Amino acid sequence: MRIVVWGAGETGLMTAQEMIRRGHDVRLVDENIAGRSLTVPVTPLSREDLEWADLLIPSPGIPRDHHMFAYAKKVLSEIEIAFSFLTGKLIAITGTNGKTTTTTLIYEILKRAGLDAGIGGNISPPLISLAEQNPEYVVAEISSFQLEWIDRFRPYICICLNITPDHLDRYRSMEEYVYYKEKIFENQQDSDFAIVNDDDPYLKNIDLRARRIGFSLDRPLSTDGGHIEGSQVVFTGGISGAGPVLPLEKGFGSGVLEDMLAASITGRLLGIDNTVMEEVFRGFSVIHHRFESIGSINGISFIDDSKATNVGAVEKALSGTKGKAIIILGGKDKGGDFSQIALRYRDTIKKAVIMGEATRRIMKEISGIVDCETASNMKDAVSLAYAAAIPGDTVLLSPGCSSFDMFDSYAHRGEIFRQCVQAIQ
Ligand code: UMA
Repeated sequence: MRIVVWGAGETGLMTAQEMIRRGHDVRLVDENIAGRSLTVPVTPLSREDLEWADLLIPSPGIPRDHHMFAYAKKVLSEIEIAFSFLTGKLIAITGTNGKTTTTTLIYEILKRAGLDAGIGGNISPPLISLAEQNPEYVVAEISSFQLEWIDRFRPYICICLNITPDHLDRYRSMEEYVYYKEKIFENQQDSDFAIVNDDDPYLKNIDLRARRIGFSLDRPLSTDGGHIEGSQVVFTGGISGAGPVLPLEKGFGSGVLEDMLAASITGRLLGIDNTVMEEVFRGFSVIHHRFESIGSINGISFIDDSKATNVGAVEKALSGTKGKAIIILGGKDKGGDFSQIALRYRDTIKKAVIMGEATRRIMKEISGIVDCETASNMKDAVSLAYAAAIPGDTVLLSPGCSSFDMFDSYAHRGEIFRQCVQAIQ
């Protein structure tokens, strides 16, 4: 088959390699080829290539409304192609926040239970990198971008953790974002499972063909479901029974507890012992740049939550913050509404220090609600935040925006934050 793979990032490169390995005639194209030296030759995107191909496989970063899609005969995403090669049980995890943690927890549970499992998707490496190994269980973190061009993608177990505003720079409306998120369920059948958050306004009444298992932190809301009583996960309805005990003494925020709940239900559905799940939960420490404590100076705690690139994640961070917070916000605008969280957490936020491209818009939304100051770079932001803090307060980097206006990635932003904090001492 003639295939054009569009995007010479991680997804495109691995997709091109896999399709070449399978004997297809592959062209790898990109709109930005400057300085690229890759194992598969890459050429500039052209209309001629797209018209030549029987199939176009775009990378997730390419927006669906790109005008060049008009020249393609057929378009399928990399996860759709990977799905057609993978024969193992697919466990797919989506949600605005918590996907990476939940994916990691489930993968670790399966491995500890001695099962043949692979991990991939948005968490990286791309799902298609598992095609050759073809494990019995595939644990996949899935983003809305990856769901835009699916056809038959059908997970055996599908988890949607939450849907809160995000990527509104790519989608025209929240409805459009929700539509693509919920596509993850569209090919499921009644022999499959859909694990959904009963506390989420978009998910609590969602129509599903798969068997629905709901979860809620502290009370049963679905016929079949899971919740937490004390520190114990309790399953109800068709999956009823006692679940694993969660290590609450480790002080995880509500977001991580929801992730553990969703992972526990998955473990239950797959018949995995509670002791296995408990070992994984006890050994779990927060992922880098996700509400990661980086120490304290003169009684002031510093938390790196650089991975919080949308307002839903900022809300989770504020809900888990002890004492007053001086929060560092801003970056490349993704269109989230900051005024609601400022109103809800006005008693927690002592000051907001705002930086980056989105500064003006965030200032406009929250300066009448909480005390605000602007900063020109991270060093400046950390000094302003530290100067406003007293012992017992927390300086929280939880920007609610992506990092690409000033940094290479959220991880780079987190590292610079850490360096600026260390420079205080
Ligand atoms: N490109 C074009 N035209 C465009 C846009 C991009 O030609 O209009 C080219 C760029 O020049 C570049 C390539 O496409 O060479 C980049 O493609 P990509 O942005 O899809 O990057 P990948 O390296 O393939 O990474 C993707 C995911 N990126 C995005 O969804 C934006 C990675 O998720 C994912 O880890 C990786 O595949 C493996 O599956 C990142 C992400 O930010 C971490 N995801 C979003 C999120 O988590 O919020 C959804």
